[in-house]
Amino acid sequence: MNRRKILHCTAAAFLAAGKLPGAEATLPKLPYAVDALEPFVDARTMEIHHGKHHQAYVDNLNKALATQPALAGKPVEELLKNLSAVPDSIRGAVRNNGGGHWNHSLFWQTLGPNPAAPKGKLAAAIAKAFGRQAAFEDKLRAAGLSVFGSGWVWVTTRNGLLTIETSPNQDSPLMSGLTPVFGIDVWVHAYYLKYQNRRADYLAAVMKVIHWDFVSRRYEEVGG
Ligand code: MN3
Repeated sequence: MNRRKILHCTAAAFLAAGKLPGAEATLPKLPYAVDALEPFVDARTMEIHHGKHHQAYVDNLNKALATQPALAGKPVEELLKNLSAVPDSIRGAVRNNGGGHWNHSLFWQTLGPNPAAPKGKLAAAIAKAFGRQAAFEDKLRAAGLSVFGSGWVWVTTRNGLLTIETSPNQDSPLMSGLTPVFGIDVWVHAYYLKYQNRRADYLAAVMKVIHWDFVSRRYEEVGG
């Protein structure tokens, strides 16, 4: 094996391991035990969703970023907000895997075993935009049901005003200049083991484990 070939192999090995410069994404730890959201979100789904699906987005994002050292250290949120500045060769990979990494990182924080209720500025913003909390949750579930195939339903804010949006695949409202306050994953991988085809049942269940204290804090942090 000549030197050129050896170098090539070494680079390929680094790429596979996601260890070249720019490969900075890491899987965040769940902020609760995998069974903490039972019976609404089952432990097996949580293990696979976090440990396999989210890990794959992290690994594939790192592989893509490893080919573009100039992007080293750029927060994924910045890349998603300005996808047109990402080189053509990895734009699709960043959109799908960077989006997947960012969306799930927020999603885990959004859930919790002690849901409480929206408070402070968030509670006021929900009342202003949707009226009663129950009406807000009805609209959120309906929007989640309306997503054809894989995607997300989002509560976004711009200038403090809340809106409900949906996105296909791992697209994020960040890509269209909106700020996600929180989102709910409606990919079948989020619910199939427990709920099979019953997305409505999953949405009703997951609404019972929204960590409203976290969401209330996030709304204020992002400029609500
Ligand atoms: Mn997912």
